Amino acid sequence: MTTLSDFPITARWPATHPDRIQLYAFPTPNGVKVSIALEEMGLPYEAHKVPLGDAFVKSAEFTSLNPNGKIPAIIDPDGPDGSPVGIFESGAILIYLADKTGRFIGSTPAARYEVLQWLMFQMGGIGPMFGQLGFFWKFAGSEIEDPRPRERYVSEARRLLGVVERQLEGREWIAGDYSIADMAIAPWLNALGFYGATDVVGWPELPNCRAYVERFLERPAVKIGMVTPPRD
Ligand SMILES: N[C@@H](CCC(=O)N[C@@H](CS)C(=O)NCC(=O)O)C(=O)O
Repeated sequence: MTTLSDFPITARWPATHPDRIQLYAFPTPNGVKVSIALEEMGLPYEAHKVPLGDAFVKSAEFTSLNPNGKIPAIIDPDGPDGSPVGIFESGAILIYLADKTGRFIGSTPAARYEVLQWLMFQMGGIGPMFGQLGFFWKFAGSEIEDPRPRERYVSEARRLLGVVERQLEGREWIAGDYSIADMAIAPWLNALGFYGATDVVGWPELPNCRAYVERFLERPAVKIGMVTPPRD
């Protein structure tokens, strides 16, 4: 039978509490989705800081768990068949944790698909587009003279925010009750401030989105999850 110590990642990031879910992450929007979910669900876990440099995320130990070399990833020592299971991709992890606890994924089959479609909208739309916006706007903008990539990601971000703004009209949360879709979407909306991109995407003219992020950040579990694992 597989045990936690059979996972090579545990040699570099050893478990102090091997009975708990092991989280390998950094407090970025993709990383905090999972720490927020673990906090919201009250699941015992141990967070390991994996910085974003190649020496960490592209190391043999880390890629043994996620061959794509990106945080977040988890190992649940108590997987679906009783043995440990490793999972990467934040959307897959959120679905796994919601299924494990039966929480935050809709209480009927129809509600579940409502949540999943908005989760996938984040994974396929907001995440990649906002990530590239951050790259071209904050990190590499001054080095790249061609304005087209920057303009492309600014206009896609504005368009996606328009979709969220309309969906939130008359709603507190994106897919009915508070769900893993909100845990995925709200940290990315919040990251626009970190990218210094709020004005360029028209954030001041998005009252539903602004109230949504404020509502999200007020949740006690979110306050903890947003800084887990600590950056320093
Ligand atoms: N689709 C992946 C994206 C993960 C991702 O982009 N992680 C970033 C941090 S937010 C990362 O690990 N970057 C390090 C690198 O690319 O080398 C997920 O949602 O889990």
